[in-house]
Amino acid sequence: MHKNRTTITQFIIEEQRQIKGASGDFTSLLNDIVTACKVISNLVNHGALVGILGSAETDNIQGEVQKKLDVISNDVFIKSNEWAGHLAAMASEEMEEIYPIPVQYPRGKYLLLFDPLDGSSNIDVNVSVGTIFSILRAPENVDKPTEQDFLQPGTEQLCAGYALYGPSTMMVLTTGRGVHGFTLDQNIGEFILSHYNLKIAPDSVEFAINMSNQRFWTPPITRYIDECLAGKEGPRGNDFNMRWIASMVAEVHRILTRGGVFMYPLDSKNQDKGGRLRLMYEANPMSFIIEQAGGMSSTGLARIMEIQPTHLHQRVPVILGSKTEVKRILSYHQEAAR
Ligand code: AFP
Repeated sequence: MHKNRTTITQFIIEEQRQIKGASGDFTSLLNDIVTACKVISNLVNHGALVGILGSAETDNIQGEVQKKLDVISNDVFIKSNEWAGHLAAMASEEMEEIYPIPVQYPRGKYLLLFDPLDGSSNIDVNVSVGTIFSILRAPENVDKPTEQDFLQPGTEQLCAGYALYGPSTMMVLTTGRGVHGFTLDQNIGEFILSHYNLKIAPDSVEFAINMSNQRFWTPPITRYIDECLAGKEGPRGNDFNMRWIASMVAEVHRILTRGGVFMYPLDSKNQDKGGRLRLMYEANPMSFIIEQAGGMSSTGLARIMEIQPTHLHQRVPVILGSKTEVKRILSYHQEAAR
């Protein structure tokens, strides 16, 4: 049983002690990420009081209008993580190119990828948003990392996590030894272990999908949702519930807490781009967390974490959550393919 009031730093150090030869570099990197998330949490909490709501009137690499807080959060993440000597380079959903560590700072052995403010369309309406991050090892003997060095499948991730800026601020992370959740105690400014070893219920009667895209869906997705909507009288013999927050962090957190499936599938609207969600900043880190919590994550045809990325801002279809439900959706894809 874990004792009360374990801080995230203490937890990470205790985890590190169990890894032979660990230098403490990784622990320090995680601490810098935690600091960045606390700063973003503070900005999100203050909202209109500190003038950070609204549009930045710029577009990001994804062609999406950036919110002021997208730009500020990106900057916070870079400034918190560039100086300490743990990273070789960073990549952000908000930046076209990778961000090499400036020459005045020492260079380290890790690569950091992040989506500084996921679900930012929610920020002006005061609904939950989050930060997602993923850590990879830089290839050995690489002096100046390039985009190519980041193109590693999700199975290579050393750590993935998210901060959720909701009614309480939480940090959820995995280093491949289960998934653990920490709640920010605002009074002392520390994340405290609150959700040890989160596990996703294998069965569920809750789904999350943007129903406004229904007319663009493929037959397997239409079949699954139609069966859910048919409720007790339908083939599933159960009434289902639906949620859509438009903030992947909040959706994944709900699934970790009470099960369910989340889908942003391939459809006729997004198929030219390969999907809607970003492989490196959203799909891979969330898949690592979901799998470590006993859930499943797929494109419908393949395990997301095994995709060999071809470019930094690649998009993929995403179907993740409770194992039994995800398996069912995959079987519908396989049947349709036959
Ligand atoms: P933003 O960060 O641009 O708001 O995108 C959020 C997101 O990538 C993901 O968190 C949501 O699940 C999804 O997009 C919402 O997409 P819709 O706008 O189509 O509902």
